[in-house]
This record gives sequence, structure tokens and C-alpha cells, in this order.
Amino acid sequence: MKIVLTGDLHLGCTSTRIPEEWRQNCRTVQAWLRLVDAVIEAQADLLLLSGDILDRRNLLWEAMGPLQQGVERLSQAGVRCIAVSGNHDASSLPELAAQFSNDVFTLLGKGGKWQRETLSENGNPVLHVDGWSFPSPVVRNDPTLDYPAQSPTDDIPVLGMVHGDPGVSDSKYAPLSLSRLQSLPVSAWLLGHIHRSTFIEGSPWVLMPGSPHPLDPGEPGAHHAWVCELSEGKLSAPLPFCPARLEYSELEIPVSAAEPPSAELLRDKIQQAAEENLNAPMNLIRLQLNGHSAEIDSWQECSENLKDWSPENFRIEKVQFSIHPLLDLAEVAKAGPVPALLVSALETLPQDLHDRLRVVCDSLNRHTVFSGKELPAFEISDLSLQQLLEQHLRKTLEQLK
Ligand SMILES: [Mn+2]
Repeated sequence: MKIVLTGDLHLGCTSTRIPEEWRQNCRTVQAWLRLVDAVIEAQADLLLLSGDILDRRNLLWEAMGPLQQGVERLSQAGVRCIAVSGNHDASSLPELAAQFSNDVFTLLGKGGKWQRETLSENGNPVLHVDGWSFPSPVVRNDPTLDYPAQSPTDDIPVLGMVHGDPGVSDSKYAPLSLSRLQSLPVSAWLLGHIHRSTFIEGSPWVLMPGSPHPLDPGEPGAHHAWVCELSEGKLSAPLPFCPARLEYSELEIPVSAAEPPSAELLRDKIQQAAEENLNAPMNLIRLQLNGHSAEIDSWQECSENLKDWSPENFRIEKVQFSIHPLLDLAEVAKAGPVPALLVSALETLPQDLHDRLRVVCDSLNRHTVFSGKELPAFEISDLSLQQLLEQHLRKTLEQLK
């Protein structure tokens, strides 16, 4: 049995900050219809939707029609949909579900009550799907506290579906705890709500599928649905499926003091970085221009011209200009004891200062939202620590000058 997993489509929305000519292809409705085609083409048996399928801020008629059409086409191709509702579609998804028979579109866990649907293959039960739906847009309790955690009476795998906020215990969007999820007697979890995708191995594995189409620059990186196989009573780990046509990304372009400012050179550098780093047919780039130069104003002018540039597969959404004046460090060091100290720190960072900063960074790392052993903590590496310090020391020296 082939299963496609996704959530957070937010039908009715269009990605932000995109050029007008990309608009049509950056509607979430468009992404949904492409996903439907891909699911049919892959001959999947089941499509699982983990909430926030419909966006509450947008006109429902604009989203409801295409959702309905997609479900109908899937049903004709023999693909069943099973969904739970999220904070956005707590009331609209039940409305949609009411228009279909249960074997075409199943909304699990209506009214915030856990519900099980057992799927069969050739007349034999092969998979239990347990789901819980938002009864209203705000839910302050962890829904898994009511999960009927009786140990399964058969050997059939259980896939749990719930929309909620992992690791945020005071969230008003159904706080979830990853360690609790992984302590329950299920084989796999499909979550919804977080738009960036994360897969956590283990038993059960936990998939946060992310949104299959990105909505704004705050959702950088690859977006896609996922696919897994159920065979011989085992669910395989999910793999990316149907990549989004749009990707938001950040590109760093270094400029060296030896390079004379030129619009052509800048475009060549960006083009090369684009070829090396961009994968989607449409990419919206936030550019970081880094380096040192004696001709900052000219570089500034070159970067302003980038706004009118329309290459085939990317647009520049924003330029973060970080080119700093050239400093003759030997000269600056002569200005007094403090500049001399800073210059020497820039050349070789004293070990005790490095160690103390390392401690601060480690404690920052531990304070990120997904801290603890459940997910890897955000890393401030030694290299980025070095760069961070260099930036600040240089800034201080520029001001002293
Ligand atoms: Mn949500």
C-alpha cells in the first residue's frame, strides 16, 4: 500500500513577495491540483492530510471548489483521503467531509474525540489510522492526553494523525510533546502545523511534513509532500514526494577588496551561486552581499540595479548589504591601546575569550524551542562564532576610526 502524507496546504493563499508573472503558479490551489496529479500518477492508495488544508483568512469558495474537485478525481482513481482538521479548518473541513461518503473522504476525530479507521487490503485489515481534529480554532490542552492508549490487540500497525504545536507547552494550538508522542503505542505519527518539514526516526517515527508549497520568505528551503509504503505489516520511513515549484532561499555573495565594483561581475557571481544552489523552477532569493571594499557606494549602486533583473529561474527579493570599508589594520592598531587590543584579537582570538563565548553559545543552543534530546539543538558552530566575532570587532574598529 502506497501512502502520500501532507498537511498545511492553506488552500486559498498565494505565496508572498513573488513577481506578478509567477502568481498563477504560486497559488496553493495550484500546488494542490499538481499534488493530486502526482498522487494519481504514482498510483498511491491513500492520501493523508494533517490539517490546515483550508486557510481561514481566505474566501472559502475560492479554495473549497478545487479541494472538492481534487478529492473527486482522487476517488475516481481509487485513492482514498483521510484527514484531520487543524486550527484553520476546524469548521470548514467538516463541511467538506459532509459532502463525501466516508470511503472517499474521511475526517477523523471530529469534535476533538480520537477516532480509529481500519484499512483493509484484499479483505484483510492492514492499517489502523487514529486521528484527532480541532473542535474549534483554539485548543490549549495536549490532545494526546486523551489518546486511548490501550496496547493494540492485534499486530496491525497504527498511524496517528494530529495537528498541533510540538515543544511549545503553552501554545493555544494544541501543545504536543515529542517524547510523549514517541511513548505511545503507535508505529508512526503524522503531525501538522509546522510549515518546515522534519522527520524524526524512531519507533514510532514522527513526521512533520511541512507545507507542500512555501508561503513566504519565513519558510525557506525545500517544500514537498511525502510518500511511504506499507508492506508486510511495516511502514517504511517516508521520502520526499512532489517537490514544490517555488523555493525561498538565502544566498551569500562574497566580494573581495581586490574586485572593482561592477554590475556585470555582481550578476556573474549571483548567476554562478544560483546554478550551484538553486533547485526549484522558481526561486525567490534573499541576497547577502558580504565583504570589504574601498568603493562601497559603487557596490551599493550595483546592488540597487538588481531589482530590475529577471533571469529565467530566480528573482531577488531583497539585498542585505554587508560590504564594509577597508581597514588598514596595522595603521588602526597604532591609534591607541584599545584598537591595538582589538586588532590583535582579530588576528588571534584569545583562547579564554573563545571558551567563554562558547559557553554562552551552548546555553543559547539549549534554549531553542525544540531543545532537549528529541530534536537536534540549533548549532552555533565554531566557524560561525569566529565570523560573528570578526564582524563585531571590525564594526568596533570602523567606529574607532
Ligand atoms: Mn496550524
